[in-house]
Amino acid sequence: MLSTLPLRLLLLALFALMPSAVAAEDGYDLWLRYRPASASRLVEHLEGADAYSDDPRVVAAAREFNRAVTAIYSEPLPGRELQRDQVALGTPEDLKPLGLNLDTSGLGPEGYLVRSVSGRGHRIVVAGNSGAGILYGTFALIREIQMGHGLDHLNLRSSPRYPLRILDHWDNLDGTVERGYAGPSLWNWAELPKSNPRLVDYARANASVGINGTVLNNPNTDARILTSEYLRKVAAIADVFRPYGIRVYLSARFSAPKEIGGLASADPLEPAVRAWWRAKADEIYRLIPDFGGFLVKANSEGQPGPQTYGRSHADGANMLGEALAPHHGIVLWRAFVYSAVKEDRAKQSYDEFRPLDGKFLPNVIVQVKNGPIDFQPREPFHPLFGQMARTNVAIEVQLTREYLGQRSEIVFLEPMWSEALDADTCSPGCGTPVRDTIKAIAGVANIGSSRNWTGNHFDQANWYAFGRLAWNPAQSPSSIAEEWTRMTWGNDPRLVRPVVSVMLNSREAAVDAMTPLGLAHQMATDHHYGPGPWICDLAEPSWNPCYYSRADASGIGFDRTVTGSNAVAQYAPPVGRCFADLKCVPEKYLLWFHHLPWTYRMRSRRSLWNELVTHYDRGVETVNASRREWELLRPFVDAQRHTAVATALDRQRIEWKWWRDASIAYWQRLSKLPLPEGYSPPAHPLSWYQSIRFETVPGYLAPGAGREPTCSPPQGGPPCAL
Ligand code: BDP
Repeated sequence: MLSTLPLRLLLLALFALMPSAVAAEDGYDLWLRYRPASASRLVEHLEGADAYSDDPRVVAAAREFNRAVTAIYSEPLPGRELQRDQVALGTPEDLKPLGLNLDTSGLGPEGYLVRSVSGRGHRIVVAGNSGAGILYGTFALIREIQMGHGLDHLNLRSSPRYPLRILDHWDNLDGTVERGYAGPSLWNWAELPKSNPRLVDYARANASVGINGTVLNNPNTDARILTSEYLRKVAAIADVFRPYGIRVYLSARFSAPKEIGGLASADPLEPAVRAWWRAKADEIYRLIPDFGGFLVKANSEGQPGPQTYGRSHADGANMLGEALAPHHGIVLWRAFVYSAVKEDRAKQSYDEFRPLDGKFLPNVIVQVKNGPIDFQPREPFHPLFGQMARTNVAIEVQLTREYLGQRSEIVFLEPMWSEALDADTCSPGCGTPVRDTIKAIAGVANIGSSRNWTGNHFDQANWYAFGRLAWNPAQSPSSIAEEWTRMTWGNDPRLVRPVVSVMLNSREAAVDAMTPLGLAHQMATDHHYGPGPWICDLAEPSWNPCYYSRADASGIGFDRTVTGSNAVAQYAPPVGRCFADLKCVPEKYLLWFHHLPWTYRMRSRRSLWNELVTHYDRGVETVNASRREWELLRPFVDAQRHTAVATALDRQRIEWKWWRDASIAYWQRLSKLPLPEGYSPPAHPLSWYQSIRFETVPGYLAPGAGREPTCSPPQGGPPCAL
């Protein structure tokens, strides 16, 4: 990093005059961006792969490999003889004719072995116990090539930590996407079952990072997805995904037997209802033999569910589990239950599900959000992790950044997910991180039909990171960020190092700018875009930011200790005791668990008020620094993508400053304390921030609207659209 300002400014001026040396790109290729590598940098030169099996996944793997090397090694190396078919793909059995002794034991159905070998014209073998393993191994080999690694001594052995690595799309049948900021849904229901090449590219991208399931539709669902008409369309998508190892799942509406089945009830204990679901499952599997199963949001935010009939979540989930079991399908039953709450919304999910531990069928997985409330920039881990020992549990994270800036770049979410996966549940004993207590991982997709898939270039990294982390939850954020950067932007270390550091700082900057020190849900009503800490007049108490901050003249924070809601008691005792104890609780969760006076002395010796201000400020400073860093990268990035990111970072600077200033203005109204020395006051009076209204938000296609909405912020306020 350059430290002297004049030198930096000079470089900036020079770069601004330089045309970008790199050809324009629109981001469609994602990290599967196979670009010719300059001969001087290449030690290796691979020509193609041989599929030793006719499994469609192995055929797809060979096709992908050949596509990659044809593009990457587009110019022959001088003086080197070209040789085709240097890579062999197959199971150890398939590859026997090559006389190789390949040990794939212990790799399971999806693991792979990639090894350099000598003799018989082959230089590398990719082996697995099934087509899926071979497919993933082939992508691992492509990754090595893309990152410019030497191939002479390859010996990669890897298998996924979880058997289910699923993307949840919140896509509606009208083409809109709930909390989607990347354009309309990828699934064109009007056109289907006619296929679309984009679906193949989506499947390639998922397979390249090991994602093996896709839930196609929003859990706030429309029962019509289960009609024969739509199932034929779903089957067409499943046909495209199959060679890439991806199973299709559907969100099922609990009341479907009434809405599309003509029954009078959806009571899970009613024999006719059970028979309806069994027949529906049979119909689905006739069309889609490898259908994954159902995702269900029940009795939450107005969705129907078993409680409507006085039955439990287990009754509902097990009914569906029974219908799917003969076909080996599964039920993903969401634990995100949110209805009118009086005392503490953070406790509801645990209170409803913990007593049901052990009551779910083996093919039911209870899908739990990473934190107890709702995908906030920072939450402690959900207390159900580790405490459902006799139940299959999945973690659900959100790739789409509903609460983290939505369409602004850059917020790399991997550190947030790792924070949850690494948290020690202390159940059954300490040293049991969340990642050891779960069976599956699901992520709410951030993908739409915008040309670069995710609406902004850096959100592609969240898709990439989700898959890689689901494969190996112990992989570090920095190594995932580095892989993605090298494949997406280039291998030049002058580019890689700064981009990775910008990414790694970005999530903490979002927390700092929006909800530091354990604050949560300070977003504006409904669309969750921008700050609204003053909002306190909505009918349901837990819709109000003031419900979460509990801020007043005497202090700020939600008391979840024994003197308050006692949510700490939902955690295993060592964890709960620590969260309850001011000497032990990590300060990043301080105001999540404690209500404290503004003058409370922090570990830094600063007052709580001063500490809050420094965090807000740091959030803004970090994004300003990222913007400057990005400017210096102009020579290494194509002009089209460079400009797109620069524009979005400009927007992010405005937004983080808006968050900082609005929050400080409001808290200061309550605390009546002066700003610490050296910190600038908000640019506008509080009333100005309170007057900002967005009907809905930039980049978001509201369900039913069918087009981007307009908005009218005040002069000098946050911009409407990119
Ligand atoms: C919240 C979203 C809402 C979703 C809900 C869910 O605001 O749109 O329907 O989660 O997860 O984050 O079901």
